[in-house]
Amino acid sequence: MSALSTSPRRRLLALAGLVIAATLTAATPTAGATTQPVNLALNGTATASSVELNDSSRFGTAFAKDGRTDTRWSSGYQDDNWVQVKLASPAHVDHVVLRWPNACARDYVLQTSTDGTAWHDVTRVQRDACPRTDVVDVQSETPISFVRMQGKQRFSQYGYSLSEFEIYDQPEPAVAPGLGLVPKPVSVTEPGGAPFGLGAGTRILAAGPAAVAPARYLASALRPATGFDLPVTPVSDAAIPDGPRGNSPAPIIVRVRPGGGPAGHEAEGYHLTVSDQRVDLVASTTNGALNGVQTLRQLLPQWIESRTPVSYSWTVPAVSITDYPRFAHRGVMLDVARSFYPVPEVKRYIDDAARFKINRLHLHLTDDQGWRIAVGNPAVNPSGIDYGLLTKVSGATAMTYNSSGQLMGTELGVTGYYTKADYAEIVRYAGVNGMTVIPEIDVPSHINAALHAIPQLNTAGSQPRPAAGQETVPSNGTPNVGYSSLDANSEVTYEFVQHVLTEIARLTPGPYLHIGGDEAHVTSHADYVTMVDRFAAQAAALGKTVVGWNEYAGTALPRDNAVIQYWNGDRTAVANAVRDRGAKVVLSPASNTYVPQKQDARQPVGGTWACGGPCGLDRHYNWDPGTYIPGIGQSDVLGVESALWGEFIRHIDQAEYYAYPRIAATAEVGWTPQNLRNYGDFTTRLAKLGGRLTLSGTNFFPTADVPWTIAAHGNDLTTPAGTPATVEWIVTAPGETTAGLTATVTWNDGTTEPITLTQPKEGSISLMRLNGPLQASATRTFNTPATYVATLSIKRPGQTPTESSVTVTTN
Ligand code: TNX
Repeated sequence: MSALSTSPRRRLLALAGLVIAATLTAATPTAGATTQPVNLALNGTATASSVELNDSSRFGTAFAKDGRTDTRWSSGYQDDNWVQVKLASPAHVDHVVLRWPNACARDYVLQTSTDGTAWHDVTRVQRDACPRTDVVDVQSETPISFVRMQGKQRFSQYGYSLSEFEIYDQPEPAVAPGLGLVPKPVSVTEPGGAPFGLGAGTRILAAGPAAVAPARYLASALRPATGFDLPVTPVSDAAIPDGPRGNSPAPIIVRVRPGGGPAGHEAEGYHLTVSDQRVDLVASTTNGALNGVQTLRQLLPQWIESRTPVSYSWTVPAVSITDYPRFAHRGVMLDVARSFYPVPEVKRYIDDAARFKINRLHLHLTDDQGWRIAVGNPAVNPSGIDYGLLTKVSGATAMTYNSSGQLMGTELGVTGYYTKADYAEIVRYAGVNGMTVIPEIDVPSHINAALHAIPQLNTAGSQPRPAAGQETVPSNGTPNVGYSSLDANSEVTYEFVQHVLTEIARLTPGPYLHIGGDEAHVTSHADYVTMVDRFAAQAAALGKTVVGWNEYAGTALPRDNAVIQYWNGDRTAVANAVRDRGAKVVLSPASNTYVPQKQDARQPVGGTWACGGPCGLDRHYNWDPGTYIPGIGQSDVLGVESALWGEFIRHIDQAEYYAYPRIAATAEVGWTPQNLRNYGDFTTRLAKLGGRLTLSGTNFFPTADVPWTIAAHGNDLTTPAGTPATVEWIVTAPGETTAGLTATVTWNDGTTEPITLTQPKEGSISLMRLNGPLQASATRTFNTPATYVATLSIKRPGQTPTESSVTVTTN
């Protein structure tokens, strides 16, 4: 028996692991003892072998280290130029960050020196594409005084350009500080004290009938990773244990009762209190409790999102949270008309968004390219329309090619449609996730699919006109907009829309009917107003609140019963409708919420019209819905909605890749008070969510603005002595490839070996997947029965290593 198998030592190790895990998750901003890395270059002096431009405001050697990325040093047009920084005093250097605004070095050597004469090569960097940033580990053993970028080869005829030459004394912590909650709650206090432990015996008590659904939701969210039963027991409020719990495991208590949630925020607010004695979640409504459940999920270690069992010490830090949304409407829109998403994919979009407390699912069900919702025939059918043709004919069409005959996306648009049962299932599933479905039937334009399917709609004033001898217009899968229109002067138009809205209203428990109204470019203004007035009145007569895109703001909206969804264009008309018609506003400004716009310049496909370039995560975060439309008050704004249009996005994987993490930004814009919002703080919190999204299989874009946290975990194992033991780790490292990381495994008998990380799911920008989990494994054969510990250490340049230990018991 080796010394290590003695149980006291083992328990100590295990305990130490638990304490470390608990401190990491519970760390408060002030608790972190480590100081932030200091950029020593700021107090240093830059010199260079050449300089391209010199002016006193932005260009010149000194601007290489002034802490600003909008100024720079650029070399002359030769290959072998250098720039160096002399530190104010000799210092230990951990790492160097080089920021290249556009022209980087294809090949350079990073060097250090104590005297500026004798140089030590730290590393040589060679590549075929220009990155924005290089992070190079130096980890000098003795203090040094100079760091130099010695160029070897340019990329083009131009020289090298550095907007910043940063030299740091310490690594960045691998794990961002703080709890990592998104959207940021209204109030969080961390009283300290022992964490709550979730174990095999944990029970979930549901007090009040409305607490059972959120309690069950919680249990099913926690079961896959924990493998625990987590039984849900309905109880009366009075039966809830008050004081210490004696010997039974600490329970999770979900209570829904009048007055349970924060006063004035009954609809969606909650209180969540966690101690080692219990988790106490209280709300006034089911949806309020669901919001608390989502917060609780984020407070558990990220591995809770694993789809397969993970052995882990599941703890929740002691916290007290009071939380409620700023806006009632926090939506996501899915354009299922241009390219279809079958029910399981819609459910995945719901799962993704629910984590961020999104509470509206807007389905853009019809457009020129396709019709996606089954409509039955009415008992009274004056024009004899066969409504079944809508899906039979136009459920089989979708986006095809642009006007130059090219594919818009990676493939043709997906065809298909929802039966009434499918739609009911989406509505049900959305409801379980706290979401209201808002169906959109886009009229009077964006209507080619209906004109293609239904002969009776092709009347003298409809557009386009069928060819001679044809009853209907051809299908049109191009991305063209605004060329189709219903006929304002035909009663068939109103009969058709009335019936469709009636059927959709019946299938939809939520209060809204969206009638589109956008981009009716070939409809005369008079005809547009005539039609939209009647459609809006039809929706209102069905007991629904009508919603339309902002083009419809100038029509006679039902008084105090209309919602305008703003995307682009005239804001004054919206303000006038709020003032004159009592309309409410949902904000989806294209530049702040449209996900088909590129997230990043590196994305080969995506729009750039809304932002004049990529609409990055910052654009989706940095705006205030409360002041967006001049002349209206915050109380006139129902909220915000992200919009996923379907011209080129195909299937749920691509949808997620475009939508995430920007939907997390929209969720926080809609939830968190403006004065608590800050982009830097948001990206720090988001850093920890990357691992969760990776584990849940959400295909997000690992935006460079976010300091994504690397994490690793392996399950402990037991093997017979004398047979090989293979330890396997799963590694979440958003945006990293195996090439960017170094890994080693150290066994507690002192052996260390380098490890090759593997990437089971290939990732690249063109594959639209960058964030799959990585894997590591190490094999040893132990002949003596004992307990062995293998520690994986993963190093990203510029950061402290991430470590994860696994225990191997041989017997
Ligand atoms: C405009 S936004 C549209 C959609 C397009 C989108 C993106 C809005 C209300 N209408 O039909 O899909 O631009 O190209």
